Amino acid sequence: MLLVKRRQCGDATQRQLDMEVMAGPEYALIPGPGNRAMSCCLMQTRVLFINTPFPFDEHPVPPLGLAYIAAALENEGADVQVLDLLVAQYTPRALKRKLKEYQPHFVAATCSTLNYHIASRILRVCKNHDPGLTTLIGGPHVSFTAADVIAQAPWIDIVVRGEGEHTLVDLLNALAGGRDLSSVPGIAYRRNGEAALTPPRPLIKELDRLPLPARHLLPLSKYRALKAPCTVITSRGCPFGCIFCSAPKMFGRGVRFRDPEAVVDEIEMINREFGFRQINIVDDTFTVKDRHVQGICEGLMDRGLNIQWSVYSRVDTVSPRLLRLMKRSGCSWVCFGLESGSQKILENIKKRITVAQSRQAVKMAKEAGMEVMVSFLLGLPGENGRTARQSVSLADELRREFGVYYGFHILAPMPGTEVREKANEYGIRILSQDWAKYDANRPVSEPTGFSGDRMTRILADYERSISAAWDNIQAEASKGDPLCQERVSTTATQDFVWKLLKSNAIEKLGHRKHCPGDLAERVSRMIDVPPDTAEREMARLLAAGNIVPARTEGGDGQIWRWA
Ligand code: B12
Ligand code: SF4
Repeated sequence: MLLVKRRQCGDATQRQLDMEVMAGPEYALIPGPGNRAMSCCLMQTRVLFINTPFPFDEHPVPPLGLAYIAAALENEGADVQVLDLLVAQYTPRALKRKLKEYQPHFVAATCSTLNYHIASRILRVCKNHDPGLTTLIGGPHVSFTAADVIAQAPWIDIVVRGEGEHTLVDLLNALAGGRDLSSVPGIAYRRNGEAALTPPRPLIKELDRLPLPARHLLPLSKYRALKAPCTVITSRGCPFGCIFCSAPKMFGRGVRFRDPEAVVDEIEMINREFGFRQINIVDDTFTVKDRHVQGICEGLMDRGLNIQWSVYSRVDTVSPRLLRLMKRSGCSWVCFGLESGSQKILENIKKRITVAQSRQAVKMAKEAGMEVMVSFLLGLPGENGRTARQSVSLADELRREFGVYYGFHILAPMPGTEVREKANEYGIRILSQDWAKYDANRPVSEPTGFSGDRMTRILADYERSISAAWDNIQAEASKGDPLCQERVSTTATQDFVWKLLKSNAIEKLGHRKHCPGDLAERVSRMIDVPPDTAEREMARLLAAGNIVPARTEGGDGQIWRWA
């Protein structure tokens, strides 16, 4: 995204993962689920959920899918914990310590395509540490690669495909009651050394009957410290069929809406109990049904909630009236997927929008007073020099005319997308099967007649323009522009907190008895930031209550921890 500096923080994690794999014992295949004794109901079942780190920090937000499935199990009486490695330093040693201390029956990881390799290695560490536990994995990537996962990763026992809430409860009950796994729809497992896929589970009909996400299990103070918004979902499914996207296949083409009042209740609770003022609504297309949006906006206004929110939308599903209503109820950001400045490409990818609609929607959203983010994809079927220039020039025009922020990515044909399944028909050559490269920032596929190198060059120009815009903001901030100053200060805070999290500095230093000043000084040395920055940022974290003091066990001193 424009003006967001992306730090490659993966090297250290990668090194740790590599060391673990090299040093680990030869893997002994455990056929089927693990064998630790479990009671016949979920009351005494311990489940450790793992939020897998990204190879880079791209706007970490609280993991919503994980919070939903954790809630479903808690609701059944299971004992559930979440190890959120996205906002912590990952080391195999610390993971093993956690396993030893908690003794879970199940370890269940979530991942997307580009961090599947990390999730897989983490589960391997778990299985090597304790072959008696059962390892599970779910999320949008493995939902479409389940048979390969079972065939290639013997340390992963079961893959949950699609929505996880009902499947996970059914699965754990089946295991507890000795029922055959073939009776559990929506999973893949190993049977006689082969991958067995059960039929898909029907989508959850009544989203309002799901327990609210178990956010109390997440390290929310870390996300608040990062100034991240809290995630909420108000509907599942998307009626459109863009060929580069797996959403319709994952959540269905019929959209299932939650009751607007229940959504507003949830947002109010997040604000009141968890202290978030920013909400990111992660529906695939929030604005697909007018009445739904209207219900939520009116509910938010009736309650007088002082929150700001952001959404993903489509340019053909908004109107000036709807956008004004959204803005009045606190929607400050809207993100539109424009994908291309070429009408021909839009048709090729079945986006079913026009370039004129894109311009119009951006104009309407800006007139309603919102900030607008638009995103483009390079390397789509039919892309050539001319169509790529049309996208760059549309982005430039919208930036100059309306001050929109824009992002460029490169097509990564993810599992579950039509463009991957029919790559030949679309004239797309898949260059790499290495999922770790599917970060949409480098070419892993090429359309006929447009090379990956050309896409990389365009992306490099875009990155340069981000750097130049950022330099400009810093220059304006030093001249006293208050908005630029706020941005620079927010980024500095996020950088600092990210370093703090990725070194587990508070966990390592906080247990010693020292005053806030001493703590800041030690933090400054540990994460290599100037002492005055550490002092300022630590004071902010303490003032906001994200890091809190506690008494030592003996009661004779003060220690520090994340709230
Ligand atoms: C918020 C979001 C982000 C956030 C945070 C991502 C996160 N992991 O939380 C940010 C902005 C960082 C982000 C970045 C990117 N994202 Co994103 N993002 C989303 C979004 C909009 C919402 C995710 C969400 O909360 N969904 C709602 C919950 C309820 O669904 P869920 O997470 O899928 O979980 C359910 C099931 O999958 C399953 N489940 C999930 N995990 C597990 C684990 C177990 C053990 C079990 C049993 C079940 C289970 O049960 C859950 C409940 O039903 C989705 C689109 C969408 N609507 O899902 C895209 C989506 C996840 N993102 C996607 C992509 C491509 C990206 C980027 C690569 C784009 C880019 N280059 O900028 C990056 C990559 C970052 C990364 N390493 O994953 C794709 C992923 C496709 C894929 N095959 O992996 C999606 C699906 C969008 C799409 N339709 O193409 N993203
Ligand atoms: S890109 Fe958006 S509109 Fe298109 S299918 Fe995916 S979620 Fe739906």
